[in-house]
Amino acid sequence: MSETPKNNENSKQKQLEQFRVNDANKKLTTNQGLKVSEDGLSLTAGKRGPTLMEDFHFREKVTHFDHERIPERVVHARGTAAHGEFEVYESMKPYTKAKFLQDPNVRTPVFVRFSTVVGSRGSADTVRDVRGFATKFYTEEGNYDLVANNMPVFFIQDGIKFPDIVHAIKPEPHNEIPQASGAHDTFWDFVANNQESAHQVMWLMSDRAIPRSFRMMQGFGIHAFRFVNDQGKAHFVKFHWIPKLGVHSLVWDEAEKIAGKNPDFNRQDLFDAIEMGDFPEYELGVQIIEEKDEFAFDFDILDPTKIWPEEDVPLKIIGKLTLNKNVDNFFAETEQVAFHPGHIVPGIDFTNDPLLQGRLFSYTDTQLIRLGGPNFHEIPINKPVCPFHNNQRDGYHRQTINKGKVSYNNNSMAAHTPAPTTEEEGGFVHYQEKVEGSVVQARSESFNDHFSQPKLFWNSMSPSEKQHIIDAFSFEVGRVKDKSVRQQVVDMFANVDLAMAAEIANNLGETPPTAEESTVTKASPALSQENTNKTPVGRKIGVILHNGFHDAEVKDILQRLNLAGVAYEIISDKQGVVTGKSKDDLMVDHTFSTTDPVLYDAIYIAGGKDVNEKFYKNANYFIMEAFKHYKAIGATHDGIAWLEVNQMIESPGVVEGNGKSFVEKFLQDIAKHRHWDRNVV
Ligand code: HDE
Repeated sequence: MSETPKNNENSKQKQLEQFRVNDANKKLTTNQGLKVSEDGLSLTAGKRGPTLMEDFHFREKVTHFDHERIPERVVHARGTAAHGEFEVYESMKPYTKAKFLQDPNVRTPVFVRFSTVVGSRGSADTVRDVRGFATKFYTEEGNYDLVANNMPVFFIQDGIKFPDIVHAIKPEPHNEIPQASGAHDTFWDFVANNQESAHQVMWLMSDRAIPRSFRMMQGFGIHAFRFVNDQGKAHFVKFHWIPKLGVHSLVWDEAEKIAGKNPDFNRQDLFDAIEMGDFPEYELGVQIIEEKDEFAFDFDILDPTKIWPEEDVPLKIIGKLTLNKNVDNFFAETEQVAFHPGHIVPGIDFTNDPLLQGRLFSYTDTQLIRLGGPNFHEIPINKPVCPFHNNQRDGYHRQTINKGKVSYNNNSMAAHTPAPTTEEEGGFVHYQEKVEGSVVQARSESFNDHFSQPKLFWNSMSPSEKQHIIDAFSFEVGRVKDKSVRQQVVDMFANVDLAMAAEIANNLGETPPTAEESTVTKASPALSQENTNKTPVGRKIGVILHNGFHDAEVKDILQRLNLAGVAYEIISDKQGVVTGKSKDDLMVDHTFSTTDPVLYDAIYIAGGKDVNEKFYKNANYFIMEAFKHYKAIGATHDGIAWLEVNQMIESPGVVEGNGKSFVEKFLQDIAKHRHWDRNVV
């Protein structure tokens, strides 16, 4: 086991390097190292005879193959991950003694896994779902895992209900339908009969559930945790990740189509960005509440179905995460990484949030079956970069060779070692919160208000965001067959907003609800994606070209777009090259059939000479789809004709012209992300 590097910069990469193997240009051997002379023919009795038992190479190869799969995660099965680094901007010493939050010069290695929750490992990326955002910090005091989601609240308040919500939302057990979707009876039956779910359901029906990119998604630790400083003083804390590129979403029609056109859409986007050196960045924000203010709010700060509105508890930005390296092997790293909210370091501690308490049990337990035993911490991706020593021994796949005969405490034969460390020397000491109470199965009444914050969320939405929520409810509950469940859902959400529920009821053909109007008028502007950072950086556009295009001008435009951080792909009717009017070429990345408008943030059409009818129609489809999905559309030269025919000129987010001013206006329109003020029927 390696000793702690003094500066842990890249320490994880150095450690992983010992395990990386490149098989290229090597001789083929068995797992025992025996060089193999034949790999395509098994050993048989005669050229047309049966295979012989004796063929150990055949048996080893096929047996290993037969055992290649491990159980997928029971939730968050579909995911993708990357390596990176975290830096703190200023010392957090006043609040926490966690070493990785003290020194702005320290870069802590991290591994981040993004995921959907409900679908199985091979399901599509762009389904309506919560996204996981799990970060493992390899600190010099041990691994710290911030196992977060892209929504700041959860469906339930108590860990004991987790199997229920998951059973309800997973495919129904009699026919395993539908895949990766909450649009079915059992999920909505659960919702209507567990009203604490109202807040997260509002988020799930919002655009947050269909992120444009993992690079454009927030992360939330959800629970109240504790920061503890070196004086033993504690503060309540909530963790937020804020993407530098802003928080952006797809539109539902687009998300559904992408699920077919490129089910790997989000995973590909992250991988490609990192490969191109466009490293995704997220700032870490904390909301801090003093212990004396534990009861100062009109909600219980321990309730995981509640946010701490940023207007009441400001967000303090304390550091930055940069993802800068893709994995070398998906299974070894992404599939085998094991997160656990209970992996903490001195200076960070738990609270009595009953959901968090439930999680503290579940995560190790699930690794035991998924990774096949208690030694999963020895798998390279899970191994801390600091030394670890204890008296735990044996078990499946044990790799450490513990020397000596002592594996117990207390002992004299090894001079009482490995020995515990005092708090002063960095030993973890649980926060000594005073706890009193009778042993009960009951919840504090302070957890009972299930509708004020969903209403706060609703009040904070822009008109288009509100419409999307109504559309999403109408779609999801519209798939429910049980009439009673549909009505129960409508009645439940009338407690959030009466007019919203009435519109949903109308779309569903259910009876309009009759609840009392909510009295909550407060809004939290931080919740609306309209108020997020808007930039063209990180966007990808489709460029439609035909032979005879204005090469010099178009190339100049593409270069300017590229300089502004926009990636592009050239689309035409044939693979190979398109040749401009001055005989300058551009390589075609895609034909109309190998790509689709839903895969781009904007479309730029420069056209060309003498397009045939098929080209014309295909290009038209790209423009019409982009228009329908409220995306920026740019046209220059021969491309402008398409805008004229479709009467798009002067529509919001549609820009035509030439040269520098075209680029500037087009970039602004790309940055806006979507043009909701466009008239789309
Ligand atoms: Fe998880 N969750 N969870 N969860 N969770 C798992 O652990 C669980 C919850 C989250 O990329 C499992 O290793 C319970 C909240 C993420 O590998 C499992 C409860 C939040 C990931 C588990 C919750 C999360 C998981 C499945 C209620 C956001 C993916 C595989 C008490 C703050 C991590 C695994 C990865 C994974 C249990 C609630 C986030 C079964 C019992 C709240 C991001 O242990």
